[in-house]
Amino acid sequence: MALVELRRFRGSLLGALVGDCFGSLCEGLENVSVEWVHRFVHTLGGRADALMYTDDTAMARSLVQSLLEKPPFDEKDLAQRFTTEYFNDPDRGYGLGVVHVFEKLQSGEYCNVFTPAKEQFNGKGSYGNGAAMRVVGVPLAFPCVQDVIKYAKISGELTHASSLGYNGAILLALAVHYALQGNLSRESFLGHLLSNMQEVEADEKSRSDAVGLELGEFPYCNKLKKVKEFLDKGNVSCKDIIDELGNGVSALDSVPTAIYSFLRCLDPVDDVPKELNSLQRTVIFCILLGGDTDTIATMAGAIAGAYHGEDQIPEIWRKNSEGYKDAENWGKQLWELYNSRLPE
Ligand code: F2R
Ligand code: MG
Ligand code: MG
Ligand code: MG
Repeated sequence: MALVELRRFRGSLLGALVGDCFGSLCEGLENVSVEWVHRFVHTLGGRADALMYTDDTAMARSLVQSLLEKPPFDEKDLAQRFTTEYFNDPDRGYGLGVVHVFEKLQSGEYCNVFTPAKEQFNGKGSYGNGAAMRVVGVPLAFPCVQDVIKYAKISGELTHASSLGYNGAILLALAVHYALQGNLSRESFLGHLLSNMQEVEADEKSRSDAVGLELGEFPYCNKLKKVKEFLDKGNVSCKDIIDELGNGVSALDSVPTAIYSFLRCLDPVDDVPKELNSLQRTVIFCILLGGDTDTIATMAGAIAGAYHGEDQIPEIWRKNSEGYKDAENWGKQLWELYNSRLPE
């Protein structure tokens, strides 16, 4: 395994941060106008205050700090950090269901930190995108693909017991993992993801959860095949992306969309200001889709940042994002941790 450059680690955390901060302005909007986006991009320099991050980054920060301070992985520490963070700062726009997990963890009545998540949604568990939106630290801490899958799953299961929820986290973590290697063609990037997800989705729980939700088996693999079909087609409309890939709050309707957005934005796209680089284009493209804009932009930003590196995030974008210095510092610490775990 080759050494991965520092610029990719800082790029991934910064890309995730700007995606969340910028995307949060439009979360829940059905339509985001091209005019609004152009005005936003061109007036960034005149803003008085940085844009605040939301639950996506709040939880990603807790995960990164836990990975750095309690290696290799400590689920009790992570559960404690998520809960403390939520009660210290509850108005970051958390999902309506996940707050019950924090309340139960805080109550002290649960000795197993995974039990509250299993009780969500009448025992079905959450399939929201909250496990995926915060997972970026895992692929930045572990170079081995089996560790990426293992820890993305466990970190997700603390809040998202449905396999649709934690498999979304696994897919996003794998996308960042492969993006870190750089220089992959779209075909081989998607080929790696599909081959890993075919194994992940073959287990009994993944099959029964998907069938129980009437999604058919291998729902993430099917969406990845749709991503490939759309990329082969070229100029697919926003409407078709939303109808077929989704822009919603479930992991299945947002993680594949983030992956598609990253890959599509390797080339220029109509409606996105021409002077923007590929990473900036990715974030703006996600916002133009509407719906769960902060979360789709944070996930796509994490992948694009790992691929293109921090050089594609200009100072003006960083300075308009709350907590960007932490992202720079933690990017360096994760880079050191990752390299210390590379096989001899
Ligand atoms: N929640 C938001 N945005 C709305 C902001 C409302 C907030 N009260 C405010 O204005 O301050 N954004 C954030 O939530 C998403 C991540 O959600 P997460 O962490 O997955 O939460 P949860 O509650 O587990 O799931 C989200 C919703 O998905 C539906 N759902 C999930 N599993 C379900 C199941 N098994 N059955 C039925 N529905 C299920 C529910 O509607 C959940 O509320 C991100 O967008 C983040 O930015
Ligand atoms: Mg959010
Ligand atoms: Mg959440
Ligand atoms: Mg969101």
